[in-house]
Amino acid sequence: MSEQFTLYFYKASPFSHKVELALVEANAPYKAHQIDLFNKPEWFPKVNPVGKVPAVTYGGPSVDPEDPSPLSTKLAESNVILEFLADLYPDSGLLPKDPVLRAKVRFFINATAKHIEDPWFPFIRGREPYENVLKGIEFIQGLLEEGSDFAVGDHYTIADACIAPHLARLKTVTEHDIGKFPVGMGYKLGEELKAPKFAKFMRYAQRALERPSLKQTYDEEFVITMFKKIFAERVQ
Ligand SMILES: N[C@@H](CCC(=O)N[C@@H](CS)C(=O)NCC(=O)O)C(=O)O
Repeated sequence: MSEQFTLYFYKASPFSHKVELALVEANAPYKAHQIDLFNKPEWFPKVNPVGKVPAVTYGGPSVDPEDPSPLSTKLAESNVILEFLADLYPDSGLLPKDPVLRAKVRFFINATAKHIEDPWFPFIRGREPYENVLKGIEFIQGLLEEGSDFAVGDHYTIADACIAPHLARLKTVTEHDIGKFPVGMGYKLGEELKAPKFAKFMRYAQRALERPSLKQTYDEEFVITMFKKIFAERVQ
């Protein structure tokens, strides 16, 4: 029997979403426990002393997620957990066997952090204009193969699981104009992305959003509600 795996997550969190996607793609058994990030339970530091999601307990006895066992391994950081899942499920294809493709997957994950995550959060928080988001998307687009459903090679990998949560939120934010940026900037970014220049990226994004694992794990209504709450004060 495999070891117990409990994921502590928050539905609107793109970092938690990466791990959910990889678990579903690997067809892995797991327990999921949502953490209210606005009212964190006092026991949560036992799972992650930094207080962030995603966090995981692995192994040890099967216990109530609210009473984590000292005997389980505790893990955090979404990209570390993605690699861990690829190691746990070597036949899932989450990481290819070929060393060159493995390096490309890791490079893509690194690039997602630098070129998508780094400019995205300052944009939705209204601190930076969207130009850096577009520059980052151009960089990522340069890594994609025309016509491929996948970030790297011909199989779903942790590179796809890493970027897909951001693609889903990019669509939601640009279609609903939700963010702390000035009114209309979300729509405007969405319009910019319709330019032929971004066609390869947008085709990949479209296919990523059609994937069953994405549909199963992305609760857009919840994200819209949360983002509206988080970004309630915005510049008119
Ligand atoms: N680098 C971390 C980032 C995790 C992160 O920032 N999680 C946010 C939710 S999206 C969180 O837990 N925030 C709660 C807090 O900081 O108190 C990862 O990749 O897992």
